[in-house]
Amino acid sequence: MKVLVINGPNLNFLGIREPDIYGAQTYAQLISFIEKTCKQEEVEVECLQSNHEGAIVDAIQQAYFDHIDGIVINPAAYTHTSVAILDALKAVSIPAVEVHLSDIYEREAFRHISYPSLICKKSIYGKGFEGYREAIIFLKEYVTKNQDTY
Ligand code: CA2
Repeated sequence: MKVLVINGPNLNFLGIREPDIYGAQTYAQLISFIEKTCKQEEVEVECLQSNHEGAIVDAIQQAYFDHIDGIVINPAAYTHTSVAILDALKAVSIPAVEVHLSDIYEREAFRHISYPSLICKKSIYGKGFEGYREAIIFLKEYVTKNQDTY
């Protein structure tokens, strides 16, 4: 099983600014955490971070051709604006889980709207790095169960 983890704009700034909201750990530490989790769960993983909406759409489309089994996505600010990312997730029809480090529903009203939540199998927020682990384990179980039904 192979999972693609996508992180959106400014998440490469983790640990550098705003530690009160996003924690003190860096983006490199997030990637190590994800890779370690995937090794434990025997899941293959590819991670990418982009500040560009179109690059994220391209990565979601490429996941279809690469036979990716599941997508974990933190679209960051694009969560609240991007119909293009929602449409790409719909188009590829790969089970996806949305993750946010912070609890978007406890923050400003504009963060309460999440386009990817309309298609994602699960939304996880406010759990920091742990949310990514939960997402990977959820997808592993989801994909295994769905394969059993064929
Ligand atoms: O809580 C999350 O994970 C968010 O997706 C993070 C986004 C924000 O726009 C969403 O509403 C919630 C922002 C990511 C910015 O990351 C930074 C990290 C460190 C310093 C500055 C920004």
